[in-house]
Amino acid sequence: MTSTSVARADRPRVLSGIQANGNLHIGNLIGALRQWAGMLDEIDGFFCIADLHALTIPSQVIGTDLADAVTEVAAWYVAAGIDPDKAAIFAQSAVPQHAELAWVMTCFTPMGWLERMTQFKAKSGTEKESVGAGLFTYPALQAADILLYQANYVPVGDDQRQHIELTRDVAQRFNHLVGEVFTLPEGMVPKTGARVMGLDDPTEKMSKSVAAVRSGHAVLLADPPDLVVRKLKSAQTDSGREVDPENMSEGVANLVDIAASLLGRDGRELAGEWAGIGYADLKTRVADVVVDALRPVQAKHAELRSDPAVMQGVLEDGRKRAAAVAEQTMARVAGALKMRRPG
Ligand code: AQP
Repeated sequence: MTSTSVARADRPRVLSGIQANGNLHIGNLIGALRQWAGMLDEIDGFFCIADLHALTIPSQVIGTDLADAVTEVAAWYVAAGIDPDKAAIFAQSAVPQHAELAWVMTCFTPMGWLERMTQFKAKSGTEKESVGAGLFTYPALQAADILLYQANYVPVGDDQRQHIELTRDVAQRFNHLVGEVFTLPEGMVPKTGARVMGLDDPTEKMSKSVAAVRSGHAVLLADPPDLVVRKLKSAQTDSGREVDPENMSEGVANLVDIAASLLGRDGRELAGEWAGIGYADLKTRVADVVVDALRPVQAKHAELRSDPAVMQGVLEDGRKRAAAVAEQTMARVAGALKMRRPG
């Protein structure tokens, strides 16, 4: 254990992560990475790259280099300000206790609870009979991710609230039926930027998988400035012409919120300042804010990716720190269940 992690032991434990299932977008930056980066000095932070979760939709990973996808996402973490000296950054699959505890959690999660999860309904669509069972049990793996670190808080976007509730319920169930092992985590949903919407359809959450098939859907963290400008220029607004803060359509409100979140401003206040500007001007202003916000992140990312040893070192250091905590919890779980384990 490093001196840093010893000094952090009395701080609230925080766990979060992003799936390695595609290119990160500004929704991930606003709703996740910037929130995490802003809390590093107050927490004992564990941030995983969820490659086991990425397997839940095999078609998204078959033919890709999953190990490289993990490194790519991890580099965005660091580039966005997650200092690896202040928090553990690691691949979920590199700490086998995630899969081990996931099985236990799957067994303690009633089917009815999983059936109520809206994300499964949304992601399985009309293919409920043919999608992999992992997509259905995904929340049990997510519960394992969180409970393994005895996390007090889980910073997430709005879409993840239901999964955090389920994690608490399963932890409570295990604690009640088997013994007090797990800390009950609380979700932390940011006040602004918790749900960045698609540029091409502001009724839909901005998402990696949609961005993979509709390029105008999201600004990706890797997008060069001219592409950012083009994507924002074609963002959906409405049939009006100017910003009216009292009557903003979802598309206009989304653009204002993106800029406000990246500037660390209040959305309503910024909308008030921009009252009366034409939509073309609004898009230019938002594009300027996004390009400015991405510039240093992209430069840092390129630097980190230019030397493979750098991110290898970050991930290995994070793995060691995560594995030490994960093993303590897994040993307690096995002890409480009187299970035999290797070693
Ligand atoms: N549009 C968003 N607005 C705000 N926060 C978001 N997050 C994701 N999209 C938005 C937050 O980013 C974290 C990691 O998300 P994830 O990739 O693990 O899961 P996801 O929500 O399934 O992400 P995507 O981009 O929508 O990917 P796909 O399309 O693959 O499902 C979470 O904290 C999430 O809330």
